[in-house]
Amino acid sequence: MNFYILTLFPEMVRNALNTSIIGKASKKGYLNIEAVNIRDYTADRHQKADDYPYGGGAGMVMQAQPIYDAYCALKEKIGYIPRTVYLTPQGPTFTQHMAKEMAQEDSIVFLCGHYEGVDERVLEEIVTDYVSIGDYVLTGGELPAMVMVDAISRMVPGVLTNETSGQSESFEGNLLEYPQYTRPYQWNGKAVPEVLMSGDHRRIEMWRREQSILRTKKYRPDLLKTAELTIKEKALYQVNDEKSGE
Ligand code: 6GU
Repeated sequence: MNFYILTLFPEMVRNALNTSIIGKASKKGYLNIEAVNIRDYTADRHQKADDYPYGGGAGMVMQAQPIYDAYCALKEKIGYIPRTVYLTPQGPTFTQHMAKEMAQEDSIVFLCGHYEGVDERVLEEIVTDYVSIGDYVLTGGELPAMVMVDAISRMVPGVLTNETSGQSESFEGNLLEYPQYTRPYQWNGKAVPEVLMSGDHRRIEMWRREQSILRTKKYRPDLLKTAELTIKEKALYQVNDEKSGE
């Protein structure tokens, strides 16, 4: 899968995404991540990419032309009109469901805004999706773009190996993940839950399922409303349809 990130700070993006699992998957060829410097597409010799806002007010606005030319070069290279995400706190909040859905694409372009924003006319021209990563304000779209690239990449076949499996993890079936333990058996006066030492895989499975449900009920009751629970489980853990946790 190909990710193209339009940014004024390409180094920030490159450094973060060539380490760990994402870096490995890129080296193996499952992912191709390219940071494109918008400044390389400025028309004037001072490489100016922003200007004062019409109507006045604080800060600077990123100009349409360099962004549009950078985008057009990418569109030519990709060969069709790509899905283009503008990172903004004004968009709907990014979810695991969106990550899975976007992982079906062959290529995605991310536009990272900065300063007070981006000239609205270029957004109207190129953006297909507006996405936020949560209800707080960041200084730019780079961190959100990296968050999205990471979450989407994990859903691309081949990126996760057996050791980094995405099979039983938080948000599968809208439940949080069960607690994990490793050696030593005793640490800081605490032992590992006995069931995990039993070797009884059916019991372990049941215990983990129970832990997932209890955790979700405690920390994210909002998720339980749409969690995939059996009728028995709903009764056992007193989860009401529609109104749980309220
Ligand atoms: Cl996508 N951009 C910025 N600048 N701030 C944010 C955000 C995005 N999502 C949450 N806060």
